[in-house]
Amino acid sequence: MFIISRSRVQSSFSVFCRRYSQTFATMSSERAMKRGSACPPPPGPGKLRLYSMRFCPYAQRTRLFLAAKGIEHETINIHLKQKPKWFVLEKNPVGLVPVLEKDGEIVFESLVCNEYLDRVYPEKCLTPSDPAEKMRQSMLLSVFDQMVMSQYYSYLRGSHDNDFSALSKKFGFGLQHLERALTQPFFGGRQPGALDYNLWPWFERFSTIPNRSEELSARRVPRLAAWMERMLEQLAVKACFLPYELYSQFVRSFQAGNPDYDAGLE
Ligand SMILES: N[C@@H](CCC(=O)N[C@@H](CS)C(=O)NCC(=O)O)C(=O)O
Repeated sequence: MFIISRSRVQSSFSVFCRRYSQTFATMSSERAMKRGSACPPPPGPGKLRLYSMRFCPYAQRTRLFLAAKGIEHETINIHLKQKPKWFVLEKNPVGLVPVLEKDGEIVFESLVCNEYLDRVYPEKCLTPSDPAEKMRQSMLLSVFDQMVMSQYYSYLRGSHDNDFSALSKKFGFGLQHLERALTQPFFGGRQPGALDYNLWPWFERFSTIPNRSEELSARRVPRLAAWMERMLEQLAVKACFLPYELYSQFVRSFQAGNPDYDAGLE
């Protein structure tokens, strides 16, 4: 059965994290900015800013890219239930995080953000250069989005009681498809690449879904189970990892209809 050993992850990454945030996060608003807050001045010339939410898996995709590529940036967290007007008017009309801002340029949608990072910061490129491989990864991500990710949102919304068996079937089927596609240590080959980081945030969260652990067991999906273990060893994964208790605290507040975006902050 796959259970993320959080103490192992937390102990080894806390020092890295402190160093990482001191080095790369030059200006941060950890507390979520709300309606009524003043729009922060644009980042200085050449500086990169991420608009994020601490518990958002899509934003975590981009945070993983930033960490894996070692890109200096600042972070501003957004209160997604009481969004500041300026966020929707000036940053993303759809009102979703993540958003990147650099030199007057705005980029939103997690996959677009990550491709942007690979183009603008081409060192340690995570996106495959081979068009066939890039398409293969996009199709796998689409299978994941449609068959596997939905399970997570059904749980989060508390709607799994209605159609649990259908969702469960889809979940297992989608996972088996990914299992067959994983023929190397990582989806990206010998090292994690774009697909690994774009999938990871949900795998980190799946272990919090009751009764779903069996679908992710080494018995059912041996390659994926080994991949999860390898992913947990990556510095970028450790740097963006959410402690289980903190995440559960957020989920409880979300399910109660009052998400606490500042959960765990002093
Ligand atoms: N397709 C978007 C999805 C991003 C997304 O759904 N973000 C959520 C937080 S996890 C959000 O900003 N929600 C705010 C809202 O729904 O108003 C992406 O890939 O960036």
